[in-house]
Amino acid sequence: MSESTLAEIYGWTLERHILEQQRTVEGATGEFTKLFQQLALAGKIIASRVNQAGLVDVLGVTGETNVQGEQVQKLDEFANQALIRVLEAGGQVCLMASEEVEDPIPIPTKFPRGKYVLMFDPLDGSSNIDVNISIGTIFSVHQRVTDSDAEPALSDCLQPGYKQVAAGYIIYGSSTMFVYTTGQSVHGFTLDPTVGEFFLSHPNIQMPKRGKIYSVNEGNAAKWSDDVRAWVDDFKISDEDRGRPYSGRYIGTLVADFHRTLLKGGIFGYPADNKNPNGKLRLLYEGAPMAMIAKAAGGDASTGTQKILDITPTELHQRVPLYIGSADDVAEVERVLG
Ligand code: P6P
Repeated sequence: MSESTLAEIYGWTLERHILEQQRTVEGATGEFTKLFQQLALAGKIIASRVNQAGLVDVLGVTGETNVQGEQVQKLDEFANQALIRVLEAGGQVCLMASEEVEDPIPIPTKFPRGKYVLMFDPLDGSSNIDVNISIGTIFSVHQRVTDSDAEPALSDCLQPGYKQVAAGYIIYGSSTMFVYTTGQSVHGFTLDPTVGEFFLSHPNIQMPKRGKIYSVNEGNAAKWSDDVRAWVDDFKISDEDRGRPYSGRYIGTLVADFHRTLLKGGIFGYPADNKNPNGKLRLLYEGAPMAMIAKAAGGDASTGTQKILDITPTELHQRVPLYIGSADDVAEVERVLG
């Protein structure tokens, strides 16, 4: 009997997949593989707690508010600490940034520093925790730009999205999935909790060139510009030649709305409005990583007038209007808003 490899018996684990990818990268040092092992571990830790949320006293709020002025749900803080504690000790990063923390997070001097900068939203969609709707972790990886013997600085975080070396998310839903890209392709791994491993379930995800779903919070319509309202209303007309009407779907968790868009196509939008001139979503750890994933899957991401990946950030928590999804759908909104 031919000797089956682990991959044939059980499929590709995330670790095995990264190692295989690593082998194709000239001069790869294995640091990247270790970084992803740590991200996967943090994801498993968070998933275990999220899945108990209904049973253990982790529901509800801590009574504190984060830098966004939002109530911090207990799971938010748990996820934030899980990522910080695992990654700071891992030796692959020199600086981190989190939606939950005002300033960049230095690595304690007792730990070795690596060449990567990690920025994340530890638990996106936390307002949905208590109603058992999918939530997620979003991460963005850059290489530091400061000298390796210098102190890491804010400039290591404030890099344009096209310079990301990797981006991904972990979605805690009906199953826990780890989705990532290093720029060329997008791969999805599903956690088998009985084994404690992420296995390749969605190799080389390609986003349809055009979709049939639009995803936007129409409760904000009164605050939008006339152009944005016209863009949304256009999805509801009956015009078979233009594939209208689209279906409306809105979960209220970026990771979940984006994951559906990635797999099924269409467009997600969080427009600017007269109360939030730059929209609500954050560039560094929401818009830019999702834009890298969309691009690698054949989709696109824009503010309506500028590609998300081309924006050079000026602030750690800066917001950005976000239209992301199928290439043709994003091109259409750029024509309307451009
Ligand atoms: P709204 C969740 O709070 C979040 O940051 C994103 O995950 C989500 O896409 C958006 O806000 C939802 O915002 O205003 O529609 O509730």
